[in-house]
Amino acid sequence: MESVLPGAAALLGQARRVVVFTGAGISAESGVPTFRDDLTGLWARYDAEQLATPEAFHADPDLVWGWYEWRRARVRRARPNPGHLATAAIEDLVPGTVVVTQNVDDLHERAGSRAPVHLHGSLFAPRCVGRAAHPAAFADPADDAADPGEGSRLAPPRCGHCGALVRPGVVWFGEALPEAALTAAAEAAATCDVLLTVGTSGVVYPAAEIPRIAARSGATVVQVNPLPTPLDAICDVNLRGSAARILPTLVE
Ligand code: BJW
Repeated sequence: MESVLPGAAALLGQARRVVVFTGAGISAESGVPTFRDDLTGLWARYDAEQLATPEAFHADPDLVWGWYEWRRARVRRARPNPGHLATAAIEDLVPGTVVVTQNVDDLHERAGSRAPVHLHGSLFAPRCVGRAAHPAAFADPADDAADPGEGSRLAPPRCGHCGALVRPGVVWFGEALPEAALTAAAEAAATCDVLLTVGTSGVVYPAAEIPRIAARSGATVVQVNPLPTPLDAICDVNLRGSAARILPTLVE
């Protein structure tokens, strides 16, 4: 693997358009748990159907809101790691870089990435469940650093405009991805020279189409992941290892 690293770095150096497509693995070394890793992944410890669907929020809003507030507090305590910093350095190296993330944390922004495209929303943009398209007007509890603790139930606030419940601003299973984000990601993937897929299992759709679009459009696809994934087959280069270790070597 060490022998292919200089080749991957050279690919980046020659590229004019790069997409860095990230998943939970890039934030793992900041202490933010992934979803599907054995033992430590969130879905190994929690039932996604009880927490990450619109039906779950409807059935038990206090359970779901408390869980997301606990996760939000964890992310606020986390710091960007060398993988996030190297991603921002790639943007400096290749100005035509687009960062597309499935992550709902804000570690790319805090590492200096300019405008990461968030396919699955954000922990920091709660919104009203009401049908009217208005931002939720309420005092965001993220501002007072409250951590309800793991497993705590917490009543969600109510929207100051219409009184409906405020929900986490993330994309749950069965929900459509934000159209503008998905379109921007697909266009960037279809027109890039190099796509780096970093720390994602590549099993959640439609996000997992993004590296596949790049491969079909003739881009060189490079994967950074300690473990094999279903994306191995479409990748030109598979770099086995952690994002915090490998990404900095591509820009040094
Ligand atoms: C490291 C590392 C280190 C570890 N360094 N690497 C086709 C077939 C079957 C099902 C479907 C299908 N198309 C759609 C579906 C349904 C569903 C889906 O894909 N299900 C599959 C799981 C089977 N998709 C949806 O429901 C989507 N919506 C949809 O399709 O809507 C249709 C619609 C259209 C129009 C109107 C209405 C509806 C929505 C999907 C939303 C996903 N949401 C989540 C939760 C977000 C909120 C929250 O955070 O709670 O998003 S699920 C979770 O998975 C989260 C992630 O963004 C996403 C992807 O996970 P990710 O990032 O890949 O993490 P992991 O844990 O899976 O992988 C981590 C990787 O890192 C591993 O490979 C490790 O090895 C690696 N790693 N340490 C580098 N240090």
